[in-house]
Amino acid sequence: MLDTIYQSVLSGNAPETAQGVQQAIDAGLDPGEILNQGMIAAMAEVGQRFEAGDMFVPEMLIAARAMKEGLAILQPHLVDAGVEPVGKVVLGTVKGDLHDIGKNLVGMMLEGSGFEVIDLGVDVPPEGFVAAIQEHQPQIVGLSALLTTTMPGMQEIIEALVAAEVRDHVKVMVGGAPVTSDFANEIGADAYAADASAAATQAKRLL
Ligand code: B12
Repeated sequence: MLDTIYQSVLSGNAPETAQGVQQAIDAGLDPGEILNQGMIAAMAEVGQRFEAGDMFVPEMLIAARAMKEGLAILQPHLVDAGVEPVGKVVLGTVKGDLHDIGKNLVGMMLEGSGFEVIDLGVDVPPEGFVAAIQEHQPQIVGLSALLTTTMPGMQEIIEALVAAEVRDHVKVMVGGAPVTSDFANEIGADAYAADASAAATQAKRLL
């Protein structure tokens, strides 16, 4: 049964994933086991295949969507079973930037790795990140930028976090196609990841 869920996530079959998760719950399987051995294991395989160049963005998105549909069914049972999220991440695309496909994928991979994700959407000004950090008290804030013109916005956000005296309470992770690890170091971010799978790995490292 777990193998069916694993295969459906891996192949990106959302209806089959949802059905498999429901069947597993009905059969009395442990929700944590369904999550870890069925779904997260499959997303880890997706990440590995992506990094190896055997899987591409569209397939990754489809797998992530299947994962999301399965998670929607599993979520209330996970709460019942007392499986605590491993950590909290506030995520958003910086001011002036409307690209969100990569950010959404990062959010899905983080959720798939057990994080609670608070997604602020796109075109988020520095004060939007500050307010969300004050409200939700995440361990990590993830910033996405796809334009060279919006990348400097990341530094402005870090400056705003310092000014609001929350910089010491939150790790800053940055990403997006034009962002590099050198740039991340330059602006004083704590981590950079080139793709959604690496973002999940980095987030776990940051905890
Ligand atoms: C799709 C797209 C759009 C769509 C966006 C739709 C949407 N809902 O997102 C639309 C059509 C709206 C669009 C608009 C524009 N776009 Co555009 N767009 C793209 C395109 C083709 C693909 C981006 C994408 O989704 N890639 C797939 C995802 C999965 O990859 P990704 O975003 O890189 O994300 C991965 C990693 O970067 C990383 N990651 C991403 N975010 C984060 C965050 C964290 C915390 C971490 C750790 C990791 C991480 O993980 C992700 C998953 O693996 C790129 C070309 C490209 N090759 O990037 C151009 C591109 C980014 N766009 C570009 C431009 C110029 C524009 C426009 C200015 C065009 C115009 N003249 O109107 C506008 C700007 C609008 C705005 N204000 O934002 C340029 C930017 C050039 C530059 N040097 O800045 C690019 C590079 C195209 C080009 N070659 O010219 N665009």
